[in-house]
Amino acid sequence: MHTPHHSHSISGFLLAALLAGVTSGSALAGGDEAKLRQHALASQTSWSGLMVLAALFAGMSATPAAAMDGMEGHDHHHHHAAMAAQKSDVARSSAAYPVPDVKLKDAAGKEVSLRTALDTDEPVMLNFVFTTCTTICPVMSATFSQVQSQLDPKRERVKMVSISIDPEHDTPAKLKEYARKFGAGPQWQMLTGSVENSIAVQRAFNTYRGDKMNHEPATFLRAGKGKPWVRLDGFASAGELVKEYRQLMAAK
Ligand SMILES: [Cu+2]
Repeated sequence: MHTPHHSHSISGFLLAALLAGVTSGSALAGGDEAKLRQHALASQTSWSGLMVLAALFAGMSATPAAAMDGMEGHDHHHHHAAMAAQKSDVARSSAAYPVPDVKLKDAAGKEVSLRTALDTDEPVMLNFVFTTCTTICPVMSATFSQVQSQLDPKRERVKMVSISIDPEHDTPAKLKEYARKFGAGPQWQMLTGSVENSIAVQRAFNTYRGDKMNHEPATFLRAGKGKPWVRLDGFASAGELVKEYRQLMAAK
């Protein structure tokens, strides 16, 4: 049980560093140029952080990249971007996950029927997080935060839902604090509830791994009620999520 902790703490450290950059950019709402630039900078910070993370998770060393750089010898920047794209390794699948009929609570403490929340004609983007996570969840939440600013608020509506996999700790008040930390807009709902209900939802989406420390990064998207869910396993970037969203909406 103690071995995985080692890599967790390393990546946790890197993430803390990268998050400091991400949240400072993504918490900004609005669109003047200085803010956008700051945001782009934050995106780059998170991108390089993800590369390191991807390498850590895959147990890769930096040697192959260095060797390839030597072979090509120019345009390192684009080359690294290409490597990063390969390393993101997002696996896409599609399925009809039946949503269990459970009641959860939102960040205001209001009871929410998950079916009512998800069975909307609006497109939905969903993930599972816990607020004290220092590894995977801060990356996914920073990504959701960036998606908010990449979609056109007028024409590209999406309902974002983050469900806690640590409901005992993640009270509505904790979710509220977490939502503020990641600059969550009104279209991004954070839900918690009983342990039993949280597990039921995780099982329904096939993300339950027995313990929150074993969770894996996954994002679910659906164009609307009755449509299949697209599942992206791995660290999908904000750009990848936006691209997926636009494809789903174009096919709707
Ligand atoms: Cu996590």
